[in-house]
Amino acid sequence: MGSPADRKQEQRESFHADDPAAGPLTTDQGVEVDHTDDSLAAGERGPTLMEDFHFREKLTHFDHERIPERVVHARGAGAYGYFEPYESCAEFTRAAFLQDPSVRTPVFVRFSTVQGPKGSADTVRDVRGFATKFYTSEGNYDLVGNNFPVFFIQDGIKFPDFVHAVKPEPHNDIPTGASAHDTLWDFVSLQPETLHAIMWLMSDRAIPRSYRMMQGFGVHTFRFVNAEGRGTFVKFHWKPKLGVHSLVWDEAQECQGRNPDFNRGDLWNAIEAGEYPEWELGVQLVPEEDEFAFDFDLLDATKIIPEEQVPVRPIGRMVLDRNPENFFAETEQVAFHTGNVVPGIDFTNDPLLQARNFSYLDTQLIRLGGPNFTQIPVNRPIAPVRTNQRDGYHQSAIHRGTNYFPNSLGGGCPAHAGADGNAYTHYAERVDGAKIRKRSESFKDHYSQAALFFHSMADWEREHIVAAFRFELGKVDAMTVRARTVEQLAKVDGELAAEVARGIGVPEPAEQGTSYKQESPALSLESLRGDGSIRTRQIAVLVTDGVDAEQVTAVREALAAEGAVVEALAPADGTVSGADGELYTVDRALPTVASVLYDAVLVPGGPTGTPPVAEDPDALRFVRSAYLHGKPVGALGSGVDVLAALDPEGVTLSAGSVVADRGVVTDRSERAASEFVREFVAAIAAHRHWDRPPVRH
Ligand code: HDE
Repeated sequence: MGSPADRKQEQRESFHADDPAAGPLTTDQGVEVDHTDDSLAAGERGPTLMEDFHFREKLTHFDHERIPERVVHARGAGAYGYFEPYESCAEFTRAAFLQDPSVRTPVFVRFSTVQGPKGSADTVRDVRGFATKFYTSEGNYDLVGNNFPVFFIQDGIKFPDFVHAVKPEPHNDIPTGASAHDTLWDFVSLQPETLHAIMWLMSDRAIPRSYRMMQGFGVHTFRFVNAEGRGTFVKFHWKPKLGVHSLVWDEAQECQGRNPDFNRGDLWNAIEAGEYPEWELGVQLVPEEDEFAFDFDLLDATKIIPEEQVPVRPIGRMVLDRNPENFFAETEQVAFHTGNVVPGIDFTNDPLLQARNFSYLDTQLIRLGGPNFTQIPVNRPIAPVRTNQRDGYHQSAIHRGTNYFPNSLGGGCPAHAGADGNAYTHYAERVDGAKIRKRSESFKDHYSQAALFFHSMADWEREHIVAAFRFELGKVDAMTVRARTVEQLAKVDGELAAEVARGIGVPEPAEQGTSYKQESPALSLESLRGDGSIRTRQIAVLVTDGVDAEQVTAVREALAAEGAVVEALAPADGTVSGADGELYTVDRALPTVASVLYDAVLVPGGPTGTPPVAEDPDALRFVRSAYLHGKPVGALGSGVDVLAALDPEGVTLSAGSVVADRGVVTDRSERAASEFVREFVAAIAAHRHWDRPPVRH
């Protein structure tokens, strides 16, 4: 037996279906089949015979290949990996997987969008799910989080209302993968507890560049419990090593058509390339005695604890290093459940969390067809399982012995866990109260933290938020809903409401917003740039006949040395002939790609006065679009003329040596100097350049 991280892999391997190369095709019964192209018929042109068991089995199985998709988070992508703590967290929790830095715990993570069906596009404006299953030595622990730290509602009883409102409308099933429609905004305008999460939804957090470049949050306040039984409130944070980066809305929309699998493919390709995504797990810890030390309720999932108030303490890291082998078996059938906890991790009375603890098991029963879904390989713990649960659909174990407790005939087995202290014990929180159906008074402030978020944004982030509200509300037909939403926004920030109102044809409200003027700089993407590397960034180099191939090769190698993925794009696949007559290999034909699929573009030069790509309309559109989306654009030699032709108002271009101006890096000198590469790398590391005129949101 290897390390726990290997153990999950060994377990998976034991479930591999027989190697198809090991023998001929058979039926499900193991009978060999020599002909699967024609059904058994009565004569050459006659009817198919009932007796054709191979035909019937094949069709019947096919007819039953689908299971219900998840009611929310239907579209997702997953990967395996491991988690390791930096040091022992014994002071706060007895959870075994958080004790020993030398022990790697296997994990499976599924990222998802929420609103759209399984076949919807990746780059929609939506929350992203970030669900992690830790296969710990004490059983499975699921941290089922999102990439926003707050949720839209406070009490789980509102979940069906919220989801009905955001999902496609019931009469025509429109829109797919979008929140820009009447029913969502009707709900939002009437239910102000949604506003804080709505601010996040209108921000760039809702259009991540990559699953590898987004944060994750447990959202609720959970409870750590240490070996002495002392509880500590805890909020979980995942922070990506590559930094948090987003798309531009205009780009995200185009991407939905150009590559609906943009985020899914990005995760898959990075792992295949050995560029394993990594996150740091951090915790905000609040001693139990400080439960009431905040101006919000810790049990309210529409609130964050500002990091400036309670710093995030890094406790470990997670690396995803293995793609699933079968999407359906693993990513589709994985069953997360907030109720899957291990000793040392416990719940709080957050009414959203309490509802979730009911819902996830319930949903698995219908989705995975019965109570034995824990036997599906991806859901199996690596910890031993000994229960008296028996039978049911899809039972695949042959249980032996007795199936009740207490028993004497089975030797009393399985016995209760003993005094060695490994059993789960619920935190002995004292609970006392009358049965009431009433929202706590401490949950009533819906505006302060929405304002906190808005006020913590950089100017460009605020502009994007305003543009997003205008887009979304601009697609709402009911003017009453638009106006009512703007009235709600006015309670968050008067200027925000006025700016939104001006774009959607409703009166500017008189109200001037909340008096809550605090800021939390940690919320801005400006503070989440990551390690500043350009690893895995996709850089397009536009080449065509006559290109200075030597120059391209030099820059390409320098960018690749920084970990970027560089692709040469040309009007057609195959090769182009460089200025020196040598053939240069093309990675992709321009008509098959688009600038929205890349992070940056480089326009190399040729030896003559005319830049080689200047003649190609696809190439020009590519550069223009990258420029408008604020992406780094580099040009060398005569390639600088292509940028000049775009007329980048106010941006300085090179007349000789290197000039870097707001992400536009140009160099007219003959050879690609290391200084150009340095500036171009810095521009790529900055991700986007919002101060460039004009940038399309
Ligand atoms: Fe979920 N949620 N949720 N949710 N959720 C589901 O479980 C639910 C909530 C989240 O990749 C469902 O297996 C209720 C918050 C993720 O498989 C379902 C409430 C957060 C995933 C369900 C919430 C989440 C789900 C649908 C309010 C972030 C995908 C299918 C009380 C902290 C997991 C399924 C995966 C999936 C219920 C609110 C995250 C129906 C009732 C808050 C990441 O059980």
